[in-house]
Amino acid sequence: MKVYDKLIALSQNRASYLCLIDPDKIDLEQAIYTAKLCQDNGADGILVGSSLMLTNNFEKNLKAIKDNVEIPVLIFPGIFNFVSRYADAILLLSVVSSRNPQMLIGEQVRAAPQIKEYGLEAIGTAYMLIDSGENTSVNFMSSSFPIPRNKPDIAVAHALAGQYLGMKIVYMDAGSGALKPVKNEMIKKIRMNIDIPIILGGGIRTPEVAREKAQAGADFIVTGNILEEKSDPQLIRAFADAIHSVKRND
Ligand code: 1GP
Repeated sequence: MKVYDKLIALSQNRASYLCLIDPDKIDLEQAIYTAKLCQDNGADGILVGSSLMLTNNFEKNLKAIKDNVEIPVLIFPGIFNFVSRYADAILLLSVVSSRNPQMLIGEQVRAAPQIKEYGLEAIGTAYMLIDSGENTSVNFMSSSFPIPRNKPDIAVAHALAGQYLGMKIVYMDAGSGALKPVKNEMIKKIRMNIDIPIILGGGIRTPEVAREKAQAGADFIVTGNILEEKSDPQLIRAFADAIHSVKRND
Protein backbone atom coordinates (compact mmCIF):
# COMPACT_ATOMS: atom_id res chain seq x y z
CA MET A 1 0.00 0.00 0.00
CA LYS A 2 1.28 3.45 -0.89
CA VAL A 3 2.17 5.75 2.01
CA TYR A 4 -0.31 8.34 0.73
CA ASP A 5 -3.13 5.77 0.81
CA LYS A 6 -2.11 4.77 4.35
CA LEU A 7 -2.26 8.40 5.45
CA ILE A 8 -5.66 8.89 3.80
CA ALA A 9 -7.01 5.74 5.42
CA LEU A 10 -5.82 6.94 8.84
CA SER A 11 -7.23 10.42 8.46
CA GLN A 12 -10.66 9.15 7.52
CA ASN A 13 -11.32 7.87 11.03
CA ARG A 14 -9.56 10.42 13.19
CA ALA A 15 -6.98 13.17 13.18
CA SER A 16 -3.39 11.89 13.06
CA TYR A 17 -0.08 12.79 14.61
CA LEU A 18 3.25 13.28 12.85
CA CYS A 19 6.52 13.85 14.71
CA LEU A 20 9.15 15.96 12.97
CA ILE A 21 12.76 15.00 13.59
CA ASP A 22 15.45 17.49 12.59
CA PRO A 23 18.41 15.34 11.46
CA ASP A 24 20.75 18.30 11.70
CA LYS A 25 20.46 18.62 15.45
CA ILE A 26 20.98 15.06 16.63
CA ASP A 27 23.37 12.14 16.41
CA LEU A 28 22.57 8.61 15.28
CA GLU A 29 21.67 7.30 18.72
CA GLN A 30 19.35 10.22 19.44
CA ALA A 31 17.70 9.81 16.06
CA ILE A 32 16.89 6.17 16.75
CA TYR A 33 15.82 6.87 20.33
CA THR A 34 13.48 9.72 19.35
CA ALA A 35 11.95 7.84 16.44
CA LYS A 36 11.19 4.81 18.62
CA LEU A 37 9.83 7.04 21.35
CA CYS A 38 7.43 8.62 18.86
CA GLN A 39 6.32 5.27 17.47
CA ASP A 40 5.88 3.66 20.89
CA ASN A 41 3.80 6.55 22.15
CA GLY A 42 1.25 6.76 19.39
CA ALA A 43 2.71 8.81 16.50
CA ASP A 44 1.27 7.84 13.11
CA GLY A 45 4.32 8.81 11.10
CA ILE A 46 7.67 10.56 11.19
CA LEU A 47 8.80 13.51 9.11
CA VAL A 48 12.55 13.95 8.73
CA GLY A 49 13.78 17.35 7.62
CA SER A 50 15.08 20.81 8.33
CA SER A 51 15.16 24.09 6.41
CA LEU A 52 18.94 24.04 6.45
CA MET A 53 21.61 21.38 7.07
CA LEU A 54 24.84 22.42 8.74
CA THR A 55 26.00 18.85 9.30
CA ASN A 56 26.17 15.89 6.97
CA ASN A 57 23.80 13.79 9.06
CA PHE A 58 20.66 13.77 6.93
CA GLU A 59 20.96 10.46 5.14
CA LYS A 60 22.68 8.64 7.99
CA ASN A 61 19.98 9.63 10.46
CA LEU A 62 17.16 9.06 7.99
CA LYS A 63 18.33 5.50 7.31
CA ALA A 64 18.69 4.76 11.01
CA ILE A 65 15.17 6.03 11.66
CA LYS A 66 13.67 4.02 8.82
CA ASP A 67 15.49 0.86 9.94
CA ASN A 68 14.11 1.19 13.45
CA VAL A 69 10.42 2.01 13.09
CA GLU A 70 7.47 0.57 11.23
CA ILE A 71 5.35 3.70 10.95
CA PRO A 72 5.84 5.66 7.69
CA VAL A 73 8.98 7.78 7.47
CA LEU A 74 8.63 10.75 5.13
CA ILE A 75 11.21 13.27 3.95
CA PHE A 76 10.20 16.86 4.70
CA PRO A 77 12.56 18.72 2.37
CA GLY A 78 14.41 21.91 3.06
CA ILE A 79 17.03 23.70 1.02
CA PHE A 80 19.76 21.09 0.74
CA ASN A 81 20.25 17.82 -1.09
CA PHE A 82 17.23 16.12 0.44
CA VAL A 83 16.41 13.15 -1.78
CA SER A 84 17.28 9.74 -0.38
CA ARG A 85 16.31 6.14 -0.97
CA TYR A 86 16.04 5.63 2.80
CA ALA A 87 12.49 6.88 3.26
CA ASP A 88 9.03 5.52 2.59
CA ALA A 89 7.99 8.68 0.75
CA ILE A 90 8.81 12.34 0.24
CA LEU A 91 6.48 15.29 0.74
CA LEU A 92 7.44 17.02 -2.50
CA LEU A 93 6.70 20.58 -1.47
CA SER A 94 5.97 23.46 -3.76
CA VAL A 95 5.93 26.60 -1.63
CA VAL A 96 2.70 27.90 -3.17
CA SER A 97 2.66 30.95 -0.89
CA SER A 98 5.99 32.05 -2.39
CA ARG A 99 6.68 33.94 -5.58
CA ASN A 100 10.23 32.65 -5.70
CA PRO A 101 10.47 30.34 -8.74
CA GLN A 102 13.20 28.28 -7.11
CA MET A 103 10.79 27.30 -4.32
CA LEU A 104 7.81 26.89 -6.62
CA ILE A 105 9.43 24.60 -9.21
CA GLY A 106 13.26 24.91 -9.29
CA GLU A 107 14.06 22.64 -6.32
CA GLN A 108 11.50 20.08 -7.51
CA VAL A 109 13.07 19.90 -10.98
CA ARG A 110 16.46 19.36 -9.35
CA ALA A 111 15.06 16.56 -7.18
CA ALA A 112 12.80 14.78 -9.70
CA PRO A 113 15.33 12.61 -11.60
CA GLN A 114 16.75 11.29 -8.34
CA ILE A 115 13.26 10.58 -6.97
CA LYS A 116 12.63 8.51 -10.11
CA GLU A 117 15.94 6.70 -9.86
CA TYR A 118 15.20 5.67 -6.26
CA GLY A 119 11.57 4.76 -6.97
CA LEU A 120 10.65 7.01 -4.04
CA GLU A 121 6.96 7.76 -3.57
CA ALA A 122 6.48 11.51 -4.07
CA ILE A 123 3.47 13.18 -2.49
CA GLY A 124 2.84 16.52 -4.21
CA THR A 125 2.27 19.02 -1.40
CA ALA A 126 0.98 22.59 -1.54
CA TYR A 127 3.10 24.15 1.18
CA MET A 128 1.85 27.43 2.59
CA LEU A 129 3.84 29.59 4.95
CA ILE A 130 1.59 31.48 7.32
CA ASP A 131 2.80 34.54 9.22
CA SER A 132 3.45 33.76 12.87
CA GLY A 133 4.31 37.17 14.24
CA GLU A 134 8.06 37.00 13.56
CA ASN A 135 10.41 35.97 10.79
CA THR A 136 11.12 32.22 10.70
CA SER A 137 14.02 30.19 9.26
CA VAL A 138 11.87 28.91 6.44
CA ASN A 139 10.68 32.40 5.43
CA PHE A 140 14.23 33.62 5.30
CA MET A 141 15.73 30.54 3.65
CA SER A 142 13.07 30.38 0.96
CA SER A 143 13.09 34.18 0.32
CA SER A 144 9.32 34.14 0.71
CA PHE A 145 6.70 36.33 2.32
CA PRO A 146 4.29 34.36 4.46
CA ILE A 147 0.51 34.69 4.06
CA PRO A 148 -0.82 37.22 6.61
CA ARG A 149 -2.28 35.35 9.60
CA ASN A 150 -5.50 37.38 9.58
CA LYS A 151 -6.27 36.87 5.90
CA PRO A 152 -7.95 33.46 5.64
CA ASP A 153 -9.34 34.24 2.18
CA ILE A 154 -5.84 34.59 0.75
CA ALA A 155 -4.94 31.26 2.34
CA VAL A 156 -8.06 29.61 0.88
CA ALA A 157 -7.19 30.84 -2.62
CA HIS A 158 -3.68 29.35 -2.32
CA ALA A 159 -4.96 26.02 -0.99
CA LEU A 160 -7.54 25.81 -3.77
CA ALA A 161 -4.89 26.58 -6.37
CA GLY A 162 -2.80 23.72 -4.96
CA GLN A 163 -5.74 21.35 -5.12
CA TYR A 164 -6.67 22.37 -8.69
CA LEU A 165 -3.04 21.90 -9.75
CA GLY A 166 -3.34 18.29 -8.61
CA MET A 167 -1.41 18.46 -5.36
CA LYS A 168 -2.44 15.80 -2.87
CA ILE A 169 -2.00 17.51 0.49
CA VAL A 170 -1.98 21.07 1.81
CA TYR A 171 0.66 21.82 4.47
CA MET A 172 -0.05 24.96 6.51
CA ASP A 173 3.10 25.94 8.37
CA ALA A 174 3.65 28.81 10.78
CA GLY A 175 7.35 27.77 10.75
CA SER A 176 9.41 25.79 13.21
CA GLY A 177 9.29 27.29 16.69
CA ALA A 178 6.66 29.83 15.61
CA LEU A 179 5.45 32.16 18.35
CA LYS A 180 1.86 31.73 17.23
CA PRO A 181 0.42 28.73 15.44
CA VAL A 182 -1.99 29.13 12.51
CA LYS A 183 -5.35 30.50 13.68
CA ASN A 184 -8.33 28.16 13.99
CA GLU A 185 -10.41 30.46 11.83
CA MET A 186 -8.01 30.06 8.91
CA ILE A 187 -7.88 26.26 9.29
CA LYS A 188 -11.70 26.08 9.39
CA LYS A 189 -12.06 28.17 6.29
CA ILE A 190 -9.58 26.08 4.33
CA ARG A 191 -11.23 22.86 5.54
CA MET A 192 -14.60 24.11 4.27
CA ASN A 193 -13.19 24.90 0.85
CA ILE A 194 -10.87 22.04 -0.11
CA ASP A 195 -11.21 18.26 -0.34
CA ILE A 196 -7.59 17.18 0.12
CA PRO A 197 -6.05 16.54 3.57
CA ILE A 198 -4.46 19.32 5.63
CA ILE A 199 -1.17 19.00 7.52
CA LEU A 200 -0.71 21.69 10.16
CA GLY A 201 2.50 22.57 11.95
CA GLY A 202 4.54 25.33 13.50
CA GLY A 203 4.42 26.43 17.14
CA ILE A 204 2.23 23.60 18.47
CA ARG A 205 3.49 23.27 22.03
CA THR A 206 0.68 21.64 24.01
CA PRO A 207 -1.70 18.72 23.46
CA GLU A 208 -4.65 21.10 24.05
CA VAL A 209 -3.61 23.35 21.18
CA ALA A 210 -3.00 20.29 18.99
CA ARG A 211 -6.55 19.08 19.70
CA GLU A 212 -7.98 22.52 18.94
CA LYS A 213 -6.24 22.62 15.55
CA ALA A 214 -7.48 19.11 14.70
CA GLN A 215 -11.01 20.12 15.72
CA ALA A 216 -10.72 23.14 13.44
CA GLY A 217 -10.09 20.74 10.53
CA ALA A 218 -6.40 19.80 10.35
CA ASP A 219 -6.04 16.11 9.48
CA PHE A 220 -2.42 15.81 10.56
CA ILE A 221 -0.75 17.74 13.34
CA VAL A 222 3.04 18.08 13.34
CA THR A 223 5.22 18.79 16.36
CA GLY A 224 8.96 19.33 16.07
CA ASN A 225 10.55 21.85 18.39
CA ILE A 226 8.71 20.85 21.54
CA LEU A 227 10.04 17.30 21.23
CA GLU A 228 13.58 18.61 20.86
CA GLU A 229 13.14 20.52 24.11
CA LYS A 230 11.50 17.65 25.98
CA SER A 231 11.79 14.11 24.63
CA ASP A 232 9.28 13.00 27.22
CA PRO A 233 7.29 9.84 26.41
CA GLN A 234 4.32 11.10 28.43
CA LEU A 235 4.17 14.30 26.44
CA ILE A 236 4.26 12.44 23.11
CA ARG A 237 1.51 10.13 24.38
CA ALA A 238 -0.54 13.13 25.48
CA PHE A 239 -0.17 14.72 22.01
CA ALA A 240 -1.18 11.46 20.31
CA ASP A 241 -4.19 10.94 22.58
CA ALA A 242 -5.40 14.54 22.22
CA ILE A 243 -5.11 14.43 18.43
CA HIS A 244 -6.60 10.92 18.10
CA SER A 245 -9.60 11.97 20.22
CA VAL A 246 -10.74 14.13 17.30
CA LYS A 247 -12.87 11.74 15.23
CA ARG A 248 -14.01 12.25 11.66
CA ASN A 249 -17.44 11.53 10.21
CA ASP A 250 -19.09 11.75 13.63
C1 1GP B 1 7.92 23.13 11.10
O1 1GP B 1 5.66 22.42 11.01
C2 1GP B 1 6.90 22.16 11.56
O2 1GP B 1 8.06 23.19 9.74
C3 1GP B 1 6.91 21.96 13.05
O3 1GP B 1 7.00 23.15 13.78
O4 1GP B 1 8.97 22.78 15.24
O5 1GP B 1 7.30 24.55 15.81
O6 1GP B 1 6.74 22.15 16.07
P1 1GP B 1 7.54 23.14 15.32
